[in-house]
Amino acid sequence: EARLNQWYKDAKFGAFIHFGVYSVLEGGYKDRIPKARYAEWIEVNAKMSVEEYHEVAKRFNPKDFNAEAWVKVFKDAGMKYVVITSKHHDGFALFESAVSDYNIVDYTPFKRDIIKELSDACHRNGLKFGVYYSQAQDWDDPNAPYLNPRRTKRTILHPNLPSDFKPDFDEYIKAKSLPQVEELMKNYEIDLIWFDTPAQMTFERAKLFSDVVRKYRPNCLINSRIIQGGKEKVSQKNLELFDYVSIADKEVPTQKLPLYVESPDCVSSSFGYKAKGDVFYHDEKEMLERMVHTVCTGGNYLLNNGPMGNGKLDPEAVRLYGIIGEWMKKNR
Ligand code: JFZ
Repeated sequence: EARLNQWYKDAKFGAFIHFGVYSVLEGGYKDRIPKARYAEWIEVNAKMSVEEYHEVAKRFNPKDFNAEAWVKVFKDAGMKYVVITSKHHDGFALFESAVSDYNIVDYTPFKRDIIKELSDACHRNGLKFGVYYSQAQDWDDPNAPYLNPRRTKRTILHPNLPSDFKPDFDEYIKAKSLPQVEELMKNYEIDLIWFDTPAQMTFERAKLFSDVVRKYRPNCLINSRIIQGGKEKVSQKNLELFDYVSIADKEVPTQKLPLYVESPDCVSSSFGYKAKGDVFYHDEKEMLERMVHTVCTGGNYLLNNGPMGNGKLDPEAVRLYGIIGEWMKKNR
């Protein structure tokens, strides 16, 4: 925790953003509208193949994206940092990558680097900038592992794989996830990296990631989801891998915790933008209560919004952020 930067302790409140190809589908694909909550899981939940998903990716064109407009909303809400999905479980990168052309610059008509534009806008406006990166799950690559193999079927995602195919996670790390994290660290000004769903992430594997982060950006913060069981096993050994603990989504700390925590919450029931099927929004009182609890027990509150496929923020998220911002101005 010695490494935990002062800016992060002072920040208290940040914006989480889930944005990607799934934002276009809004929680449904063709006539398939799964019951599952999270719209960013549509590729798996609607039983799509990677080829079907690629067709959607090729049309991804968030032409109304305006980084300055996003940052203004976050800043007005009293948020001090931003964490955006640079690559979620679908494997699609929101940044230019020489490692894989499955990225917004090389694969889509949009061609602009969202990570670069948002990072610049954040720093111009005095906000810190972080990236979410799914280091283990990657539905696009058959070598990557799944959080829940009963729910995520390699044979549905990749129907043309030979029947004797044996996934090699270390090959995936070597070929894609580790070099992409290296690209993020080398090519962008990243203040924080948010790893997630650490399926099969042993100490040795996690160490590869923390080493590459520390090598290029020694002050970049790392969350506990870099390693399997990171939240529970806050041992001296594991503490060299991460700087703070991500508690469960919507979990509210009720007593002071031994390590600095961050609580990821969401304005709605889905992280990715959802307009099809079941979705509900929380009211501002609920979110303010969770924020106050989290901050008073010594943690940070990371509140998610899911922008729409056209690149505009979700108007309901903007409305809720605005109300929280008013409260912050009166009470912070
Ligand atoms: C994961 C992702 O699968 C999801 O799409 C989203 O990105 C979220 C922030 O993280 O989902 C989780 C991970 C951990 C818990 C819940 C949802 N948890 O510990 O309760």
